[in-house]
Amino acid sequence: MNKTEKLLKKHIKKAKNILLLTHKGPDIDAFSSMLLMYKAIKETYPSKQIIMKARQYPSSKLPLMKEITVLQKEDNIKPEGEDLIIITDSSLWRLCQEPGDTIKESDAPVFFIDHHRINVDEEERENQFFINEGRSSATEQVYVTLKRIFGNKFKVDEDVSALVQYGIISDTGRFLFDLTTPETFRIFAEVMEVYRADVEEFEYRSAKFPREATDVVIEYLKTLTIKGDMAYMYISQDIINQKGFEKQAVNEAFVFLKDKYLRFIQGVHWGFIVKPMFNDENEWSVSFRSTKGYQDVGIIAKELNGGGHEYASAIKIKANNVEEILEMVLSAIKKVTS
Ligand SMILES: [Mn+2]
Repeated sequence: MNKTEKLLKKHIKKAKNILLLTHKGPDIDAFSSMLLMYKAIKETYPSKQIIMKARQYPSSKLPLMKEITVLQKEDNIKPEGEDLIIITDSSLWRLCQEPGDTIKESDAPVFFIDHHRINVDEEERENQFFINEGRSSATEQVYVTLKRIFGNKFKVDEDVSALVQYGIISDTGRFLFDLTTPETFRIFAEVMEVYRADVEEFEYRSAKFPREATDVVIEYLKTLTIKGDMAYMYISQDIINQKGFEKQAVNEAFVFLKDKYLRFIQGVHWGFIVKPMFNDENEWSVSFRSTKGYQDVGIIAKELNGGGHEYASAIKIKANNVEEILEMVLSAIKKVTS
């Protein structure tokens, strides 16, 4: 147990009112790590008040998800007498707060339990702490930290086991990504001895998209442009309005093409895809994907004030139309690659 974990242990013991949060647009690892933390504290200290807050439920069924307090659109996360805040799967306030949220101003100590390899701005707020050993997933980190803090009191039952398996499977792309370590496999094996989650079924369900996304996919594919070993796709606001596409259908089509199509075309190894943010601010989102040994897309995003790493990065930019976006992105690419 390191110093920060000891401190977390002390704070959990002392706290009466604990708030658990995770990042915006939470993925399976975000939810699994938060639920795991909830479960362990609740079981060790049944009388403590522990609240998990999020703005949506997980996209697939997860143990204990019904315990999450899902906020209404107009609700904000604000200080409410909590004496400990634990945030999983992020180390940055801005990734966890919507405009209007004031929870950062709470006097309670904040522990970020994360796995992303990023530099954190320690100045942002007083009384905040970071637990991050660069593991495969936040879920793996929370599991290891809970074992250190609670020892034998932390019981691995069916729910814990399933949460660990779902968290690790989804954040490692089924153990394919670089961040998978021998320790990841050991932890997975350890929980699997207790209960074997049907990860195949889980993955299948998570990968489902609404049929409305198909019409959006078709429009995206009409714009497919291949230049050398790079490909890109976009959708204009005009097409979205004309066809009456819903936000969810566009988002699902975007995710599908970004992760399962873009760099799998023969001869293509990297590229980007553009979509509007659906707010009123003419904001667009551009995601880049690449393959090991080819273009580092992290530096392209950085050039455009975005973030990410070699193989996956993203930016948000404001522009009046999609043509402007393409021009900005293509000239940044030209600058970086020439
Ligand atoms: Mn994660």
